[in-house]
Amino acid sequence: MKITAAKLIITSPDRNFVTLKIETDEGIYGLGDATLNGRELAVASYLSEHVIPCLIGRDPFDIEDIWQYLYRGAYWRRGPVTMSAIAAVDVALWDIKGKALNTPVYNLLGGRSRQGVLVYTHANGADIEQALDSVREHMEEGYLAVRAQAGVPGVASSYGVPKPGKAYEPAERGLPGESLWSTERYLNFAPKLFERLRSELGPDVHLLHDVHHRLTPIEAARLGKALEPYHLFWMEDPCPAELQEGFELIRKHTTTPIATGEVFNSVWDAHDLIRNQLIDYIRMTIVHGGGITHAKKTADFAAMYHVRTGFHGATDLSPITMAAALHFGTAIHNFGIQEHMHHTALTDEVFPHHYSFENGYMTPGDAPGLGVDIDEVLAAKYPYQRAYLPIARKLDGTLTDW
Ligand code: CS2
Ligand code: MG
Repeated sequence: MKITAAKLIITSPDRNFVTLKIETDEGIYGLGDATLNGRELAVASYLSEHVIPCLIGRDPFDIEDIWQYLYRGAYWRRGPVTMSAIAAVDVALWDIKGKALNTPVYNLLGGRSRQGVLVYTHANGADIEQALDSVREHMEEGYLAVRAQAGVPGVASSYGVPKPGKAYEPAERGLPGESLWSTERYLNFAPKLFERLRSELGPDVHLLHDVHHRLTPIEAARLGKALEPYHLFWMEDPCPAELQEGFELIRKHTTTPIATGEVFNSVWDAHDLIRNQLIDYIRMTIVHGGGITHAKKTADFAAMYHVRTGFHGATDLSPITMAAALHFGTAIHNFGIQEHMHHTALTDEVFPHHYSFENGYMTPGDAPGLGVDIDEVLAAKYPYQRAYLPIARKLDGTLTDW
């Protein structure tokens, strides 16, 4: 089999997505997600200018060799743009291989290790009462694990809380919006949120919380310690993680499990975190971390240190990444949990798929390949629109981590 063509489909059905479609001389095609929230066109141009010309004529079954060609062969390594572009190619090739062999991708990764993939979804509210209602609603839908975020009193536009009447969506069209942050107010508030949730909801539901890179290690240690009585499934991204050894300080003080890495793009971003057992869940996902090929190596490395996967799955990860993550989570042994933030109905229409949710678990379906497609005619009706993630400032105006 030979790759004959590859093209990009850039569409905005309620939010932007960049999709790579690789075609072959046998009529089989594969799809890969190349979406990097707020920097979409950088990946698109990396692919169209520098990657696609190198793919034509290659055998799409040579997934490892093509991965190495694009990674080592570029000389310039890593970074979210490069690794998202490589991921798009890699995932499209796994899709092609599954279709050509008439089997779902999870079978190419070792077969089924479990019946279903445990997922968590997002609950949020302007205050504790609303957040509690929101968690309850998701439990009624069948979720066994729910991430809870609530507005911090005295901090307008807190992270993870939607604008009134809208679903929560991290990116917004136009130039970057601004939000506010106060570590002091947040640290006083967050334990109260979970005290209430745990006492109302009982011991069984898995509660998760995203700190979104906003604390220093010692502040995160204080939070983790304060949250211990409410036994969270995890405390996510407590600090920016460029300084991997910083997590030692958190670990010294708390047994609250830690998940990190949605912004990572290589196993090297998590190397010390994993081998020093400073985290419990690795969040680097397929689209931003070099595809299924690199995620498999990362997960296997993590398995040796009792670290499980907990992949990022917000709305900026397209249904193609969601499908890939579900095949992956079905197959690998050290799967932990998968994030599931619902796409809009329009996004789901543009990307018809076979995956489904039931009683807290998702399954990828048994269609050959990834089991996800793109309706190109519909996609063309929703052209790209510039959009950004917000920035955050402290109450005195200092720019801080969003
Ligand atoms: C968040 C995301 O889902 C999460 O855990 O951290 O909402 C994240 O902010 C966005 O996906 C960024 O693109
Ligand atoms: Mg997060």
